[in-house]
Amino acid sequence: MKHLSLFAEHALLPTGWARDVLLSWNDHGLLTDVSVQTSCPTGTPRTAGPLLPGMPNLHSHAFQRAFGGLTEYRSATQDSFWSWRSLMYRFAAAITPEQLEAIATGLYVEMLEAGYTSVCEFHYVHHDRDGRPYADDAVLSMCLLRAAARAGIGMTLLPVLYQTSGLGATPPNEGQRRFIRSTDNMLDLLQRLKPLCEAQGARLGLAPHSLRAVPPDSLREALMGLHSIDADAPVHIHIAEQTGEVDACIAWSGQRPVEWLLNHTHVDARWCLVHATHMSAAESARAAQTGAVAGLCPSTEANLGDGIFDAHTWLESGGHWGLGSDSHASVNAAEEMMLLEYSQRLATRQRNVLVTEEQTSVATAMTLAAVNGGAQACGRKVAGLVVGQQADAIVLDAQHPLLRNLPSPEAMLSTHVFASHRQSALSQVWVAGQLQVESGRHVLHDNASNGLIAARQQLLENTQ
Ligand code: NGQ
Ligand code: ZN
Repeated sequence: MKHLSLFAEHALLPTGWARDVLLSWNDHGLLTDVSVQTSCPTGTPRTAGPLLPGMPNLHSHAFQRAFGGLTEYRSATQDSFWSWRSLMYRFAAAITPEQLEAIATGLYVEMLEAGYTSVCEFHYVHHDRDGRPYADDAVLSMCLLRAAARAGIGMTLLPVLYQTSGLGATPPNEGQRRFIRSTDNMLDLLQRLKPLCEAQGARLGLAPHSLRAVPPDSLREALMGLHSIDADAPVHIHIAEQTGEVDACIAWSGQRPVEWLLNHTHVDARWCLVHATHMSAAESARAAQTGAVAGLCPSTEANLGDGIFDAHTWLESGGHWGLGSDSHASVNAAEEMMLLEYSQRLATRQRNVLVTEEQTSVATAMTLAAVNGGAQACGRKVAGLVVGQQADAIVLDAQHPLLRNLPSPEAMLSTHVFASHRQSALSQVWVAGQLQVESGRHVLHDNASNGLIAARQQLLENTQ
């Protein structure tokens, strides 16, 4: 049955927790009314516990789900991000369009079941296994769009511009052959994808992969081209993730990566600086003030040994941030929050670091900040439970053994993030006013996970 309203005893609105909240939305899934301290009209479903805004996932490479857990062995004398990348390239080299679609569908269903209601797909495997464009150049992008539509997750598609293997325009290597496009060719792809995205309510943006992969002239031209296609389109870039990258950038330009970017491009609120792990305090303050979002991916950053983001300095300058699952070492919004807060505790030897002046409960403060920053990075109307935004929401189960009889919704959310299995208390997930997950399970659960298993198996056989 189709519902156009939902009632919750407790709901987390952008202004904080509210009592007796009635959400109403229209046929497009956009919220038309959010009434507080009201009563539940007959026939309107009542949530089983606190209602949270749906969480955007601002950074995903879907294909990397296929080899999650399989790079956890020593493959070099000193294992690092770079040795992991060589293993990752073996999978990137082998994947077929059918496998990508199955893996992405399975992954997006997992994301919905874990509390993500939107995803930004940073998509860089474009060509066939020999590095030649497919007969239809948009084929792999279309696999991702179809996977998102099928799973029912909101999508921001970010085709990746990738041209060089390092700073100073060093030619790409063999492992990168499926990624490479000229700037004009990328702009053609964007033109082709624009109506396809619009048709399914997806947003199209652009991702210059990194300063390593996109020389300055190409960056400038691509941004100009994007501007003429859509002046507000999101722009995402990997930046300052590894200290090796910072050293190389200083050797090349005399500037640190974020500093270089700020000096050479107009960074503003359309931008998502993915990782931005290694910034000086001055860089951090400057970057925060542009209005750009820091795209934090705590489980991947830990998995790859990147380093620890300095959240304190970022927040002090009013910086926006959101969460990404990146390589999908974890696919769980609450777990990313927990890991982010824990990294800050370990680094600063303090507790409850990511609170704000308005919200002293850290799980509540992080949820609101990450929804806000995530929505900005998506470039879609997914900024929480407020009129005009999409009806994307998560219901916690107040009867979960760890949540039962707790005194407040803050306490239930904190327990969900810091003391539960971080998925077991998720009851429902709504996207654009449609119920996608009920009792923790997506309607496509079995089908999507069987597809993922089969594709993963084939890929493993082909990369032995
Ligand atoms: C990526 N992943 O594009 O998948 C990158 C690795 C690179 C992360 N940075 C490749 N986490 O940066 O060259
Ligand atoms: Zn990434």
